[in-house]
Amino acid sequence: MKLILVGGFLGAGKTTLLWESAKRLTERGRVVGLITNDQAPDLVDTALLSRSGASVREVAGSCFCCNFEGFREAVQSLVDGGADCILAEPVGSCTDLSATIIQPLKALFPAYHVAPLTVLLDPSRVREVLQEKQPLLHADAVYILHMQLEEADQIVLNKVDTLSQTEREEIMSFLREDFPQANIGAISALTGEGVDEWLDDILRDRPTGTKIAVVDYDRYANGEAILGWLNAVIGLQWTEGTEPDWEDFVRRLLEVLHDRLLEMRSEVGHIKMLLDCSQGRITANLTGLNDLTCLRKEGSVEGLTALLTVNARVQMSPDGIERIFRGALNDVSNSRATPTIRAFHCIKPGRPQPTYRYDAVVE
Ligand SMILES: Nc1nc2c(ncn2[C@@H]2O[C@H](COP(=O)(O)OP(=O)(O)OP(=O)(O)O)[C@@H](O)[C@H]2O)c(=O)[nH]1
Ligand SMILES: [Mg+2]
Repeated sequence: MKLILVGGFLGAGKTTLLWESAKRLTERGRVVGLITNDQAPDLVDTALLSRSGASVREVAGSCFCCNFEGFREAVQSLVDGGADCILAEPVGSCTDLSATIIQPLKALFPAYHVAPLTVLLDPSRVREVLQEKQPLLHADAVYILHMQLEEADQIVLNKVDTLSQTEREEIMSFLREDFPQANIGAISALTGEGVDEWLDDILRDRPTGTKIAVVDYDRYANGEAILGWLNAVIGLQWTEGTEPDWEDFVRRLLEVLHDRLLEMRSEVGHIKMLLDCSQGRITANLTGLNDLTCLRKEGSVEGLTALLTVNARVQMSPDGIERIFRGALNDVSNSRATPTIRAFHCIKPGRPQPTYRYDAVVE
């Protein structure tokens, strides 16, 4: 059994890579299991990946490192179900995985063959955060991103479909210089470019958790605490007598949120929405305040009822993001649709308190 951890900051493309990898590994005859993770329940990622055909487990309410037992139980239950290749996505604001997950796994559960720790990187974060002087993202959140790269065995520059060859090479040479401990690769999880090569590489028997970063837990805790976290599930009923246009509804909702956050200059970690209708679905994402919203539609989304799941991570207080979201939902629903809140969680992540923390690499 191979266990592959795919880390990386919010919106870097972890779920997209899990999806693409599950498809490719299944074609190779592997039995794939996937694990999602969040500080609160009702995950867009779980709902999306459940349609991949692979078995999915969710560790919600805490990151993997603070609920090691929950993570291990998820792994074991997939193994018991026959999985021989498990991909797990830790929370995007989580770091220190080498010390808190990989070393304990090597020491205590040697039967799990853990692949080199992969950390995905979004090129727009490189430009905005690592190379510019005044990024929108708070310095302690930038610190988390740095720590993720510092401890990686394998840094994978994602979304290369958005880059020219020159830009790609520029970023890769910067990464090679600043993070010499890691192998540096490049993929597009979306188009599939480089994904097979990454899988071949990661499935080889190579050392994992080769570096433990020196993490300042005060900065780490603050970097997480400046992010407001909203997870909501909303039932929607389109007003009788008019033609449902769910695509416009979701687009407007994300645009109104985006506009209000722009006014406040509040950086976005990741806002994701999934609207499910009986015959189809719409996904919408925004991975940075200065990014464009991305909307995808699958199947027919024409029914009068729909279920909307929203996960938002934004640099503001939980009260702030709740107020903005409720206002936007109200304005966009207007006379077109009636929303009914089915679940609503608005939090800021607590201080990370890992179950285990090894301060030396387990050989
Ligand atoms: N252009 C492009 N977009 C991508 C690629 N990979 C992911 N995305 C997009 O980036 C957005 C975020 O992708 P996710 O896979 O949800 O990112 P994530 O790292 O799982 O995000 P969190 O779970 O919130 O941390 C989505 O709109 C994806 O379609 C890629 O290779 N190219
Ligand atoms: Mg994800």
